[in-house]
Amino acid sequence: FSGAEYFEGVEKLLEIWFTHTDGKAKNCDLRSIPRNKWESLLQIVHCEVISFSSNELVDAYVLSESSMFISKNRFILKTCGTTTPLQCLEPLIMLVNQHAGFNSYEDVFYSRKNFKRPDLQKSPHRTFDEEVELLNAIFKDGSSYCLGEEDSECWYLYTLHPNNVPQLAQPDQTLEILMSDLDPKVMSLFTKASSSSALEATKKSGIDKLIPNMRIDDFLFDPCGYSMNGITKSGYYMTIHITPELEFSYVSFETNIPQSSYKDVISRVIETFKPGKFVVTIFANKASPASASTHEMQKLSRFGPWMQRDIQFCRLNNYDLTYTFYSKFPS
Ligand code: PUT
Repeated sequence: FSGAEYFEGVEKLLEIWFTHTDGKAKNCDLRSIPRNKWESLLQIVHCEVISFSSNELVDAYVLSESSMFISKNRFILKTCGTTTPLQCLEPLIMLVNQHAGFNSYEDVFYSRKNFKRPDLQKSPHRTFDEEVELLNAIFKDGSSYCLGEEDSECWYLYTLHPNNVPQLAQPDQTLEILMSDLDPKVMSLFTKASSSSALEATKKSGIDKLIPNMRIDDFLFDPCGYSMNGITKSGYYMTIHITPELEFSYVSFETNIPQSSYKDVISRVIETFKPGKFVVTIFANKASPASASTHEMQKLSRFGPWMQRDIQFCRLNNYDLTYTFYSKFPS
């Protein structure tokens, strides 16, 4: 691993829920967008599709740099490295209008952890201010936040929830765990030298045991690096991306499975990857069983050797958001 060329594992995460201003979104569907249109869009982002899985409710793409999930009205694009997801926003909105029929947004989220090497990013991703400027030029009236300690361990969010669009009260929740300084033995599993296939890495690490009933589509990069998407019959997803190089190791975990407590999932994830430090974010809307997670996280002042160093709450228009930072050692 030593002397490896720097790679930014920290992802930029875009999630957009589309709607129609007249409330007639019944015949609108993002999955009507042809595959070649998605592929052209991803060229703008500087990544490509390397694997695909789907069921009746969700299309899941493993990308050369992370993942994309498409369901009827929700678009999720998570990309790492020096990709430029915000550059695809205008063409995305046109594509969605032309092929899927939506003409407005119910919710927009753009988030990311602080980059380790922001100087290596391409415009508009060099600073959060620059990202917000672009987002504000496209979506009017969004709000931006920095949770955590600025210039240290922090996490940025831009979000928009227009008040003038029809609202659906379907439950929604997202758990993200963003881990750094990971255990070298665990990281070595995600190399071609230690695992002969993605399946072997998935099983040896215990990723297949993190959440039950996930149909897994995994990929092991050469010489190292790992990505997986999991989808359930009910349309829930999980996704994991691993940058195993010791000098800049990073693992992200994300899922939208509904739970009234995420304590066990978080414990399983951190015991599997053994990070030195990690950020947890939980979004939950009012209809979600996870809406009590804000109170729960307050009580989880430690997970074994990992101590809670920071916790913040945000009451957004449609969601409650909890941010927490844990580490083994004080910074
Ligand atoms: N990444 C933002 C998640 C919002 C709730 N699904």
